[in-house]
Amino acid sequence: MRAGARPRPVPPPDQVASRFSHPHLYDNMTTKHRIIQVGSLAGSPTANQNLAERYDVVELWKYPDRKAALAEHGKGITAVVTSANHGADAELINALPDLKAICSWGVGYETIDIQAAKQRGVQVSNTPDVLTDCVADLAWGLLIAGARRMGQGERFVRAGLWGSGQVHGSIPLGLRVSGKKLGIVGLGRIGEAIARRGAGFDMDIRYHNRRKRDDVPYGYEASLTGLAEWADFLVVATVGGAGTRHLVNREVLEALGPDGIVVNIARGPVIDETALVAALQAGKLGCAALDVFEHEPKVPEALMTSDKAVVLPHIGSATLETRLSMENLVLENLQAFFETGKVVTPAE
Ligand code: 8YV
Repeated sequence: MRAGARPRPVPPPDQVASRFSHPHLYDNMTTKHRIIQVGSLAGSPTANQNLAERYDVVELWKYPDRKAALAEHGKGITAVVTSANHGADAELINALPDLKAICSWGVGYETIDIQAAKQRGVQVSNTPDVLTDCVADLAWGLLIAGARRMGQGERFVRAGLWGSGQVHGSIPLGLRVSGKKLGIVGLGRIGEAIARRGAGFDMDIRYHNRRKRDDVPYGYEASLTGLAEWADFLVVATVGGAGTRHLVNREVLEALGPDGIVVNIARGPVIDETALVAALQAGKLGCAALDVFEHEPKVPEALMTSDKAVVLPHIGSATLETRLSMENLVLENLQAFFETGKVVTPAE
């Protein structure tokens, strides 16, 4: 979390939708504002429906010719809803002459052209804080699954092999988690939440960041390779985008070593996936536990078939509570923009 920023309280699920479900809030609206929604937000329980109820939505993903749709419907559009997945590139931004706000569902916004938005004076909002805990929880789930060979054990049971053979001998022993050395790449909101959970596992924790932080009790490693050499487990929690592409390269992975485990809940391209596969295959890295991949939804065959990999389909924020909170924050940003001219959680 940014210094001085307060964590956003996460309401219980039964209260999550309430602020936006009182019809009287909208009684005085004569016409609905028209917005463009770049892609479906099907990963959120009621986002598509709530947006459609509150706004006159141009569902861009349903048009076969996006350029033509923007030309036809773009005039007068002041707000766009998108996500990290669907993005908002310069072409889209510049095709909308009246655009003033882009409200994104998700914390990462590397697929939104911030420069193009800034040049046009377009505000960009994301959904920070509300997903921090769930993503941090999943990082720990992945770490433990990798170290304790949980995926492999589950496959063993599901294949009916337990009854017919020995567990020991069929599945190699795992690695102890508690008391180990945890390295975190990127100590932002999510990285810090992952670090806090490490205390419960009696871990020694260090981090690598663009800048050393004076407000945390963890050791700083200026060199990422140095951090990997020191750590038993390396968790990637940095932002995505051009600035962090292949930050975790062959040298870093090999420094983590044959018993080392790398976890990624951030963005796939932060790890050089070709180098990752090579290091696992050569026995130079112990395990990769991944929620994100370089070319999603493609997962390299070598990872899908390897017992040294845990693979999940980008579900870091995918809990009912968190997805509802993300959805609400998008609605809150949109509403604030239309009422006050300013989004509530600007991305930068
Ligand atoms: C979403 C995420 O799945 O918040 C993010 O940055 O990666 C996830 O919460 C993603 O935004 C989907 O586009």
